[in-house]
Amino acid sequence: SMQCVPGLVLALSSLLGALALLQLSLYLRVPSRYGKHEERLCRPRGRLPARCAWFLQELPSFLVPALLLALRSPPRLEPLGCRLLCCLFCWHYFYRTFIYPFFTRGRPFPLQLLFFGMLFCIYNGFLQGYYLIYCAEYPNDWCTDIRFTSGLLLFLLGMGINIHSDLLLRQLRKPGEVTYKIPQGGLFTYVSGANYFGEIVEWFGFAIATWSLPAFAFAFFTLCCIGPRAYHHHRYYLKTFTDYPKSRKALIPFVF
Ligand code: NDX
Repeated sequence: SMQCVPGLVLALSSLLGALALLQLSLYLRVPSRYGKHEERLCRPRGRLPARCAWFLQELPSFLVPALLLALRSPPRLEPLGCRLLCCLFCWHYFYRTFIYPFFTRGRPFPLQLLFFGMLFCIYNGFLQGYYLIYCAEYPNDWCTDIRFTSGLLLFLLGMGINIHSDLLLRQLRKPGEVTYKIPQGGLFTYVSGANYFGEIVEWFGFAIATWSLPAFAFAFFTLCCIGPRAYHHHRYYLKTFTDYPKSRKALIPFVF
């Protein structure tokens, strides 16, 4: 049966960090080509409805850690912290896989990015799940540790902001519509990338709560992946809408 190989965790986390830097260098100047940043002349055949695409892409991030948790033999009963933290990760991806896609009104998603996105979700789902289920050691009172409690709080806050902002974005369109409007309300009052801000807060909270290399690597990856995207969204809005609120920032309220 599977065992913890610390060198594997270190290697996979480092590669995730390297991928994050690669993303940053690729996407600081040009945005990743989906949603409002997809080029018009793209072949329509190379796309899948947003609903299927997001479901397929995010499913492994739920399935892989959930299976690792369920199938571990002997079952991991101690400590509670590991299972709780693994459940938090799965909980987010339950939302992202089984709820978010069924309500999205997004444009069809490029197959090529779907493929890479899915690979990424398998990779990261395995890394986070494997670490928490086979490697992590926490004292039995980890649930009362300041890192666990403050991290959990940030995770929940971020998740709340993310889900609420996704909802506000969805309500900008009627079913079947594909136009872009100025997002209003919630944290969009302060930033163009409110959903991204929530997601970033969420994964840094998760990293603090798990206090682990893989989770910090993933939080860093998230920052490098959707941070630049928030900046490109912001520029798109400024270019497209002359009446775009002047005080609104790109990603971090009042700062940037
Ligand atoms: N999926 C994470 N890299 C990604 C997909 C793309 O969950 O090759 C990373 C994720 C993947 C990426 C994933 C990994 C890296 C990849 C990348 C593609 C290339 C890259 C594979 C897996 C790569 C290397 C080099 C390393 C191999 O029509 P539409 O779709 O624009 O409609 C949108 C709508 N909307 C509006 N409607 C009306 N008016 C407006 N003004 C509107 N603005 C937007 O709202 C959508 O239907 C919806 C949301 O749009 P948007 O653009 O704000 O968010 P989106 O980027 O689609 O993300 C959706 C949610 C969001 O909550 C975000 O936080 C979360 O997913 N997310 C997204 C990306 C990554 C991620 C989380 C993470 O890293 N944790």
